[in-house]
Formats: sequence, C-alpha cells, structure tokens
Amino acid sequence: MRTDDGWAPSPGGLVRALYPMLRESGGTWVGWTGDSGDDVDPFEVEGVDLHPVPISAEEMELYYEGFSNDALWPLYHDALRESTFDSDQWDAYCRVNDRFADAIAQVAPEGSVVWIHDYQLQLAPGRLRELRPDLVIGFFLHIPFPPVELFTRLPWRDEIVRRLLGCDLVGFQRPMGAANFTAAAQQLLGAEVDGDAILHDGRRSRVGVFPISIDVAEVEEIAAGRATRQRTSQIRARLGDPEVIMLGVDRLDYTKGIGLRLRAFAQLLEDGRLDPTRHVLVQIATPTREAVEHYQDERAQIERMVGEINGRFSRIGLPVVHYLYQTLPYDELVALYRAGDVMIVTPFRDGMNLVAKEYSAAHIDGDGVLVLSEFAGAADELTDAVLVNPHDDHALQDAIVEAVEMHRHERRSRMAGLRDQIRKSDVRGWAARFLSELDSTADVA
Ligand code: ADQ
Repeated sequence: MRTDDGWAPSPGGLVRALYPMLRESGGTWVGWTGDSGDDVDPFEVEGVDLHPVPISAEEMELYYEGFSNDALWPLYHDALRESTFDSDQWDAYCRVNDRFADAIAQVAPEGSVVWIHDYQLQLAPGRLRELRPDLVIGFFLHIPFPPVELFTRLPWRDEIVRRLLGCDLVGFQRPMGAANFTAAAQQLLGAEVDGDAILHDGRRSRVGVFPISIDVAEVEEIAAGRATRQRTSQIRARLGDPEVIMLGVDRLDYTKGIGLRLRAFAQLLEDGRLDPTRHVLVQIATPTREAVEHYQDERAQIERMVGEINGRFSRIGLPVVHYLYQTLPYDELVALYRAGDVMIVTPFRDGMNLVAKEYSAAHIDGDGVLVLSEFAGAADELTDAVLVNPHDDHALQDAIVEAVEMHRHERRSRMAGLRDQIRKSDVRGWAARFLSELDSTADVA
C-alpha cells in the first residue's frame, strides 16, 4: 500500500504471514496497488519484488464491487442476499483474472511455485496453466465454497470449477468447502475422484483443508505491552466501569450477524436478564464495500437498531451500546479485546473468522469468554467457546447469558483451551503447511 513515506506492506494477517516467507525465498508478489487506474512499474519493498497489476475504475465497479462482491460473495455465504448475475460483470471478472494470470506468467521463473488467493481470482489458475504448464500452482479460498445446489445457480459455474482445476492443490478453510468443491467437479464436469484428488482433462488436482490462523506471538506481544494495559484500563473507565463489557468486532458485512447480536442484546435488556447499569456492549464495525447497495442497507439497519437500543436503555453520559463505524489501529483493537469480558462472534456464515482467534490470543490474562457461531470456520477448532446457532434467537440469548454469568473457574479453563488451540496453529504454520503440501503434490502429479 501507498503511505506518506512510500510503499509499505499492507497491515493484515495474510501479508504478515507471507511477506517474511517471500523475503526469505526471494519471491515476487503479484497484486493490485489498491488505487484504480494506477499503472506502476514493478518495484521492491523490504527485499520483496512487487509486480502491480492495474485495475481501472470501471473494472473496479464491474469486477470487484460487481461480480466478486455482489455475485460471488452472497452466493458463497449461503445466498444470504440475492446475487446479481450480470454478463458485463462476468466479462470484467474474466478480463482481470486473465490479466493477473498473464502478469504471473511473465514473472514466474521456470518450474516455480505460484500461490493464488481467494474468490476474486478463481479463473487465474486455468489460464496460467495454459500459458505455463511448468509451474506448480496452488489456490486458497478464504471464504466458504457453497453446496452444489447453491453453486449451480451461477451461470458460469462450469468455467470456475474447470479453471480452478488448473491448480496442483486447491485449499479450503473447512472440510465442508473441500467436499462441496469436489462434488461440484463431479457433478458439473464429470470429474473422477481418487482419494483427495480430482482427475479431469488429463490432470490431477489435490484438494486439501488448511484452516487459516493469526500471528499469535504478535497479538500476545501487543497485549502484554504497557501501553496496551494502560489503554485497556482507560477503556474500562471510559465505559463507566461496568461489570461486564461485551464486544463485537466485524467488518460491517451482512454475513457477520451484527443485527442478530443487537437484537439478542436488546431482548435480554427488555426481559431484565441483562442490566444496562451493569452490562454494556461495544460494537466496532469496520467500513467495507460501501459502494455495494446491500452494504448500505445493512449499515442503515444496524445504525437504526443501535439508536433504538440506546434511546430505550441508556442513561445520560452512559450509552448501553457503544458503536464505532471506524477502522482502528491494531494496537487499539488488541486493547479492546483485552477489555472485552465477553466476545460475541455471530456470523451466519464465515470462512474462518480471525477476530475470534485474535480475541483468544489477546487474553494473556487467561480470562474472558468467547461466544461463537457454529457457522464460522473457527468453530471447528475453538470448541472451548460457547458455541451457538445464531439463527436461533433463544439459543443466542441463552449463550450470551451463559457467558456473562459463567463462573470464573470455567471461564479460565475454557480460555486455556482456546489459547492452547490457537498456539498450535499459527499463521506461519498455516502457510508453511500449504506450501509443503503443494510441493509434495507437484512431485507426484
Ligand atoms: P474477513 O471477512 O475480513 O476475512 P475476519 O477473518 O474476521 O473476516 O478478519 C477481519 C480482520 O479485520 C481481523 O484481522 C481484524 O483484526 C480486522 N478488523 C476487524 N475490524 C477492524 C477494525 N475496526 N479496524 C481494524 N481492523 C479490523 C476473510 C473471510 C474470513 C477469513 C479471513 C482470512 O471472510 O472468514 O477468516 O478472510 O482467511
């Protein structure tokens, strides 16, 4: 990303995990600069070669906001909203994917390893395979891969599966994603399945499960810092020193179930199971995809609910819901995690959900309770959370009360379980495991 001092690695777990690896191996990062219309020559940052691929303002609208975020995103998240299927958007998606594949084909050394990420680039592997049969190609999908019954709504479904099969290894967050993709390849392309491999068109592609994680050591280090401890105490004081601080941290996305959480909180206050003088909710919502209509609707709905709850239950100077529609520095987020006695993560569907893992990593004090939707990928691993079906309002209300009233001994024992689990699966380990499987896959192909 561009900063006042020039180019710098973007913040975020993925960059943090992959950047050191690329620096060590001397690899190249092919990506978009973040500004439409940018046409920048390749350059180097901290020993990593960066190869920018330009995307125009019109393509941003059709390829990114349109096909990626208004067709694929809702469809891949249980069709929570109606997808827009528009052939102009699809054409732009094809064009940008081809441009990425062409750029990679130009820079990749003979026989090298290429790792392509996420739903915006599902067509790139196929084109790259045609251009460069010598390469070892892996792909990782950060979001769920939907069940075949939903996926087949997509007019261009065959092409997506066919082009993904240009890979040597296709990785998913959860076993369900891998199973759904394999079923789609069988049903749509008549592909054969041999163990964890899909055979099609004379090629063999392996399918694997690689639950992503976070940089645990980094979060722990920030959490342990003096500045964070001070900030955490300050946050508690500013909130009026309530008995229990409940916390939600999400991109403001309709998949994240922020509205469900607010509704459950309001009902608990209404029924007197929570007390506005003792319990507060802090909801941090990161601005995201603001040009897409579904996101504008979601924001309006959430902000209305926050207003209603505060109007009904707050006291002068002491709101019961503290809502920020802001992107915060990571340090501030970690201080908030530490301040949160109960973290509520209630997506309808989520590939993984790193917030749940960050919260657990930040609780170096060994206390705190995580309420977690069964529909987040993280639920497979974080079994010491209070797991809940967020579609069931009574169950969600009960889960929140259980977390708020949980005995200290149980809280500590569950948090120890959560922390043990995330320490076993750091993001560097995730990347290393994917790349080593990719390497071994290519050997047997
Ligand atoms: P996301 O849908 O973005 O990721 P998530 O995994 O929770 O969801 O990651 C959000 C990240 O943004 C976290 O690292 C968090 O710290 C950060 N963040 C959230 N709110 C913030 C704020 N207000 N200010 C600054 N930072 C904030 C997609 C998939 C997930 C999958 C990840 C990684 O949808 O399911 O876990 O990719 O594969």
